[in-house]
Amino acid sequence: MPEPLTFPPAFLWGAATSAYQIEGAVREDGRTPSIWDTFCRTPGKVNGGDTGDIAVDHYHRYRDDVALMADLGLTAYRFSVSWPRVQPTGRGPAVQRGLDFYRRLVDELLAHGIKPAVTLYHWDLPQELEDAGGWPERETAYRFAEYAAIVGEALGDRVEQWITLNEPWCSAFLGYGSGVHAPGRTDPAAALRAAHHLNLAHGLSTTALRGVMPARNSVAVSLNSSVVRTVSDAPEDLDAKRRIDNLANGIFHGPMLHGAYPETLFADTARVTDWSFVQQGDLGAIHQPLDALGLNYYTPTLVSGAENAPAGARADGHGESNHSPWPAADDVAFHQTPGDRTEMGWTIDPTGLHELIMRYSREAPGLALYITENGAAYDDKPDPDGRVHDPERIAYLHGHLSAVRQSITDGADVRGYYLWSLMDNFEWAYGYEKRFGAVYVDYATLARTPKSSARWYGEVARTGAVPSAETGGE
Ligand code: IFM
Repeated sequence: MPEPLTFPPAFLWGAATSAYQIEGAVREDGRTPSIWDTFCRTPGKVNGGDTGDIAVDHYHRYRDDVALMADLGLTAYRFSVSWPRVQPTGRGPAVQRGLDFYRRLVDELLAHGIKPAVTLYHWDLPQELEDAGGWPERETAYRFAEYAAIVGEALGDRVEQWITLNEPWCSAFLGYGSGVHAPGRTDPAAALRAAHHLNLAHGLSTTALRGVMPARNSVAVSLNSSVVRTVSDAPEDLDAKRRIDNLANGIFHGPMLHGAYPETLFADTARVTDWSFVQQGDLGAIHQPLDALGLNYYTPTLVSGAENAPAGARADGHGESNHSPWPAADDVAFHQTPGDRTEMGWTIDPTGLHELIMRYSREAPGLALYITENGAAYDDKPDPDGRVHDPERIAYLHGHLSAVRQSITDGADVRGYYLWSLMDNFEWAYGYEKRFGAVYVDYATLARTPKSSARWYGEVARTGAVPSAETGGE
C-alpha cells in the first residue's frame, strides 16, 4: 500500500463555485440582469437554451449546501458575489437585501468552521454597464472599484480572503474576442481594451478594499494562466509559444505583479490596436501589493507556428467560434495534447499544474499561492441504487493533488486547494450538460447526492493527506 501524501496542517481544503452558476433567483430581492442573463436569452448562444434562472437554487438552499460541505469535512469555500444583486445598475447605492444574502451565507459558513473566500467578479457584469460599453470602456473599472468597496465594507469584518477577479482572460477574450461567453462580442481590439480595463479594475479594487477592510485580510486575483507548450523547438513554434504566453499570461500578471506589459505584446498586437487606451499612471494603479495569488488549472495548451500546423488545427479548447479568442494570433495553431481527456475534451495532465505552480513561485516570490480552481467534468449518472460513482474524478484529483504536494516539496508556498466545483452547475455556454461537481445535482428535483469523489475528497480534507487513488470514497 503506497504511503499517503501528507499536507501541511494549516492547508485549506475547499471547493469553489460562482454566483451565476449556482444561485438562481435572478429576479429576487432587487437583482437586475447581468450580461449572462442576456446572453442566455440570445438564441444559439447557450447549449439547449439553458439559463441560470434557477441554476441549482443555492440562493434558497444555501443552508443545506453549507451543511453538506461541513458534513463532507471541507475547511474552506470559495464563492462569488453577484454584482447585479448587490448594485443592480452597476453604480450608486447598494441593495441591502442583496448584501444580506451574502452576510447570511458567510455567517453560516463560519458557524460550521468553514473559511470563506470571496471572489468579487466571476463574469456577471450588470447589463446596464455593458450597455454603457462594458469592459472595453474605462469607466467600468471605476464602477468595479466602487462595487468592491461596498462589498468589502459589508463583509470585510468576517471574510479574510478576497479575490478581485476570476479568470480575466475569459472575461476579455471569450467575452469580447471569440464571443463564446457573454456579452458575445467578436472584436479583437475591444478584447485588448477589455483586458487592460480588467487589469485596472483589479488594481483599483485592491486599493478600494484596502481602504475599507481590516489590514489582516488578504487580497488576491485568480488567473487561469496557461501552461503553454510547443510541438517542437523549431523557431516558429517557440515564437508561437512566446506570443500565446504573452496573451494568456503576461498580459495579466505583467502589470499586476511587475507593473509592466510584456514588451513584445505591443508589437505582436500592433495590427489590432495601438494601445492608446493605456493612460499615464495606469500601470502604477494596477501594480498593487498583493497577499496571495490564485491559480486555476485544468489542462495545458499546445501550440505551433502556422508552418507546423496540420490543416484545421484550431483546438484551443475554448469553445466553437469562427472568431479566435487570441488577438492577432490567427497564424498560431492549437493542438490537442495527447492523453486521456475529460468530458470537456481537455487532456488530463497533472504535470502542467506542477509546472504552473513552480513558474508562479518564481514569478511572484513572497506571495502565498492557492489553487483556486481545479477539477474535471464527467458524464456522471446515478446507479440504480441512487449512488453516483465517479472513479475518473477521484483519479483526476489524486493526480493533481499529488502534483500540488510535489510543488510544496519543491519549495512552493501553496496554502490551499479549491476543487471545481462543489456541485454540478451551469457550465456557461455548455449549459447544464457538463457536470463538474463533486456533488451530483438532479436537475429535475434539485436533490444533491455526494458522488464518491466528494466522500474521497472529504476524507482528504479531514485527514490532511491524499490516500491512494484506489480508495473509492465509499
Ligand atoms: O466553470 C468554470 C468556472 O466558472 C471558471 N473556470 C473554469 C470552470 C470550468 O470550465
